[in-house]
Amino acid sequence: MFNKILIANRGEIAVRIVRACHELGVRSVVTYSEADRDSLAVRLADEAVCIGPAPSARSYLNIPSVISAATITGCDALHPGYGFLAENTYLSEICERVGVTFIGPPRNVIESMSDKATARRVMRDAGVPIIPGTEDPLPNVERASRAARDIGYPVILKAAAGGGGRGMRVVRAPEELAGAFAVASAEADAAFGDGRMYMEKFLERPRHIEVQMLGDKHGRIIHLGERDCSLQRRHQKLLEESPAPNLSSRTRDAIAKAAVRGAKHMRFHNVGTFEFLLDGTDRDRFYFVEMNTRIQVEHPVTELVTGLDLIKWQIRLAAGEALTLDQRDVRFTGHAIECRIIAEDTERDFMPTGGTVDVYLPPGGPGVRVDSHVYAGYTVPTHYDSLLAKFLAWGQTREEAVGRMARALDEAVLTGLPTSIPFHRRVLQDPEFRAGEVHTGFLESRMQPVLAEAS
Ligand code: MV4
Repeated sequence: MFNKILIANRGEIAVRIVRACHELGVRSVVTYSEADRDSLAVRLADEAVCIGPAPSARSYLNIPSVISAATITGCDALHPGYGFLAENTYLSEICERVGVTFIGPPRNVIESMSDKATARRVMRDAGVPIIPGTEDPLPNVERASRAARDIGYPVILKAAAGGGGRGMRVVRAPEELAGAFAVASAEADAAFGDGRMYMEKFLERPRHIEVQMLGDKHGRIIHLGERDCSLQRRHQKLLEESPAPNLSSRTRDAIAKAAVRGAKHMRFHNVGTFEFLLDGTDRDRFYFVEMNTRIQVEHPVTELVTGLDLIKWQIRLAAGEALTLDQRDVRFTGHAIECRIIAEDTERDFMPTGGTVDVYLPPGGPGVRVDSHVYAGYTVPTHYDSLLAKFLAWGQTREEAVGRMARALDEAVLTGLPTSIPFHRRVLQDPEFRAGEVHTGFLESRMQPVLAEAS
């Protein structure tokens, strides 16, 4: 096991990793920017190192500062959390050079999954279903038109260097293609320094289902079931749950098996997630879209239904320990839901709101868990993402979990700045949500009209 871990992140995930370190008996060093001097992670970690001013480019994304923090404090491992440098192969390479273990999947996996066109090819070769589309990046508009004719409209253009919804454009008719291709490619070039585009058949209102994977350095790979993350707004997830509602056990098993096949093909280890889209019109059809080679925000949903500590496992696996559990040792119990409580004014088009927390009274009681870095008097910096807290609810059934989450949202007091709590309460009251009828168009189609009335 490691001696001392550098936590190269902030907010709730830095707190979560500090807690895992404490439970493992590993010393923790958290990095912080000048804006996070008074953070909970700084208070809870054994040591803290300032790595620069508030803007992330000069602190949390500054690789030389992060590496120096690790070496100066004598860390033998680095946990990148999510976002920031979590999927940065350059950081993982530098770590290796200076003898610090990067807590994440092997570099070849991060690299091949970061190029979405390569990821598609790798998964196709592994026998994992992919959405009908092009295998190689499209060199020009002519090839794009021909591909679209073959695939059949509507199609979607995606940036090879994109991901998470960035650099995508839906094309519904041939006359829109040339313009869309030029603009999308130019945007991708500006955003990622890489304008390469590929194309897929466009699925209407798909469901987003992802499978949690664990793998050790000795070749054992298991899955920890799926999460439904369909409730998103502009590619920001707002509510996740496990198991996915209204999914046949046959399809659930098939998706998990496909993910295991994909992971074995790549000799994957550590933690990661396979993201699949389920066809909105045919529930039993699923396709691989992306792989995330990091721990994700929504990992506690899986922790609640499996009883496993994913961060502790992630650290043990990076340290070379073997998975001590088999696939059949993984037991799924009950249902879990996560609401991402964000500092955004959901009544005003989700405008980010800074401010200072006045009263903070987190929910509690049976089946409720809160992961947060917030405390009364905490000032939310405007430089980073808007996540304040993750409220989680577990129940024997989905109905019980939904009921507990509704209670948690009613109990919670977080004043001083607008939050998404009222929005989440409305989602939980929605009859279609209650029936488990979720898809990626849900928030825009069912929650937006409510917002329009409210404003
Ligand atoms: C798609 C799609 C429809 N058809 N691909 C967005 C994020 C990225 N992981 C994949 N995304 C999509 N890819 C095809 N061929 C629709 C989306 C999509 C989406 C996916 C998951 C969750 C929310 C979404 C919202 C809009 C679009």
